[in-house]
Amino acid sequence: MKRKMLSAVLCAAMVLSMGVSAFAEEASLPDASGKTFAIVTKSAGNPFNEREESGFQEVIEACGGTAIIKQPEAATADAQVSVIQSLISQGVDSISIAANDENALQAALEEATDEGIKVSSFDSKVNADSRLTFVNQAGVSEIGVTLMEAVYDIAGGEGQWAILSATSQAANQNAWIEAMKATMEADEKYANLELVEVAYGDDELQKSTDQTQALLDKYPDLKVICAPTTVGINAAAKVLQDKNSSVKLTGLGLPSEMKEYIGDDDAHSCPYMYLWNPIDLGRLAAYTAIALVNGDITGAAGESFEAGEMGTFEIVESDDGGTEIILGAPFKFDASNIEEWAEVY
Ligand code: RAM
Repeated sequence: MKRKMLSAVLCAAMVLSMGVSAFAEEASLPDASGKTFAIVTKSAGNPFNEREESGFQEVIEACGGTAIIKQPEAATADAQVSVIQSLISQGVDSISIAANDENALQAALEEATDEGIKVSSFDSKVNADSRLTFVNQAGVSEIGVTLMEAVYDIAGGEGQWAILSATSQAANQNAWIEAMKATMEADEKYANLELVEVAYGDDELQKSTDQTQALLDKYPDLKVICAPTTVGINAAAKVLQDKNSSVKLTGLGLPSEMKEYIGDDDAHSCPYMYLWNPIDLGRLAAYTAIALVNGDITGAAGESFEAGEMGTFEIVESDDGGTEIILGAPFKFDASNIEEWAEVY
């Protein structure tokens, strides 16, 4: 009975968060009772990470398991290694990690695996040897093409643009940046756009603010900044809007943080941006961890599993020789829908 009620609550939350009405009345949930599932996000104080954690916790608890939420003090590999070591000592059943560095966590995660802990990554992957699978928010090239098209459109097809990223070692950020560059190089249409710099704000508000200011000082002809990080875009939006700058912004942002900056007119710094539902990303990471711990999947390409109210997901090959599970496509936020989505996440 408790299960039934919880699953009804989950369905209601999904309907609210995705605006989708076609959920099954009641989805059957996997059993996670007696097991402990850890989530390690990139760093403390990042609202995007907090939403991932809430989705993860909700699913683990609804399935009867125990969720452990760990936020490293800083967005560094060292901080994550200490967290992983403490989770190994605690004897958790699984670790789901959004990595600050693709390769530097390998020794710690291999040690976890040797202890029988099921390791997967989400949001930002670790290398293929350090994980069973990776819960990816959206296809990498899809994000690259989407953001590049936005830069082209907002710049009017020509001029200087810059990227404001998070940390320089984050696999997700670097993959998206490479995908943007590849898109730009593959099509003549982008020939009049000049990428002048990739700056790093380390997913810290103050550093991202300073980096935005530095870009404005260095490049007086800059037309567009693309920030594929929720912390970076939020910081840049405020700098540009407060200064009434003619430089425009796009990227990946949390609607709740970007509400006051999104709009078509000169008074707003960001005409439009993209993201996916971070609560759903956390939910899918949780269902993946449960399926791994229960032995329903091993993380191999071709396997599929039930993710409760989210439906069936398939594991596919990823371009680094490992596997991944893709949540969905990036979603566009503009003046027409920002108010509504700001209420959701
Ligand atoms: C930031 C983080 C995260 C990324 C989002 C879009 O919060 O860098 O990893 O996925 O932005």
